[in-house]
Amino acid sequence: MIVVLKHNPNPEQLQSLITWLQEKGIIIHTSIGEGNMLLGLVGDTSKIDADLISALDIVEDVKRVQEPYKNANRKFHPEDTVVKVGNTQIGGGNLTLMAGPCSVESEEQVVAIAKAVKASGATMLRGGAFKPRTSPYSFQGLGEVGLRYLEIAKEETGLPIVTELMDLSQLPLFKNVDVIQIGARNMQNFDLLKAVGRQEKPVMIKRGMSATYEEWLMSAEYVMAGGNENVILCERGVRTFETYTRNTLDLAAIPVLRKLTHLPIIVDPSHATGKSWLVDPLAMGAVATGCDGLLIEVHNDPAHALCDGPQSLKPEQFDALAKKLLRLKEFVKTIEE
Ligand SMILES: [Mn+2]
Repeated sequence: MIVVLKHNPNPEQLQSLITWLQEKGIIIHTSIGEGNMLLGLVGDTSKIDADLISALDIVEDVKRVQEPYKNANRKFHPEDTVVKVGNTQIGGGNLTLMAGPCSVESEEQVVAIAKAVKASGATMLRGGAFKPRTSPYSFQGLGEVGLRYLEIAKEETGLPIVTELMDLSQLPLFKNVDVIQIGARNMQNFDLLKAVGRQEKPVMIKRGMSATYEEWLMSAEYVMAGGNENVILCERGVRTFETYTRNTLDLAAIPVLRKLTHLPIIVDPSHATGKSWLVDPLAMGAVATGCDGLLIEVHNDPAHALCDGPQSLKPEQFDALAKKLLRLKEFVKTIEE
């Protein structure tokens, strides 16, 4: 971090700033130029509030030269993080297929879909019990009963469950959930992030629909700062001027995050496009770009789905796609060796 001081800074205020920074373990290099004075801050500046320094009378400007996230930063953790979930691993060269309905609608529905996606190669079951819906009049999910149906599907298939936690009060109900999903709308719900950081289950953070990579990684940092290192990132499209698709899938997120962080990267082409026929080409693109897994909505009767039918694949469509994705992953590995 570089602090640019105003002309002729008050010596007492300058000394108090320097002392304050040194007490935080920061080493300070001072450069004096033509009427300008710079402080170069060296050390762990992730806990230094740049806005607080900017607000001082003697300070002209503050520039960060290092990312504000530390635990999530690849510079401090060069090895890829591999998250263990049940018998499966997310990251480390695997392609994890997480599939299932948008919403859990009944025991029969979720068990049937779980069996189908497992047979096709999925290694995790997704399904919403608590649903964040744009309209208060839309189906809000089955809640606790939905979680129970997911547990039954897990007992019958052995597939670990990933499902969304919307509110702190729901956490005690998530005992048998394997991966806690933080949805796009809650990506910056900092109390929720802190709470999942204090428990041990892996957490998958969906990208907020207008979040920058840095904001998204700061959300991961919240969870990791609480002691939970098992964080997974999920790109699900961002909002742009385009209205044809539900969101715009940002495939660049995959190589950029790979460079910035060691955390596994999952792509959700269902919510990114909102159209089932676009799931196949974008899932293929995501695998070619190097993602660690995909989150795909599958419904046995998309036309009558209570949520997100138009973007859901039928089990037979998922079956064909899963086979292609697993083959593509192997092919990508062979050409990258
Ligand atoms: Mn959905």
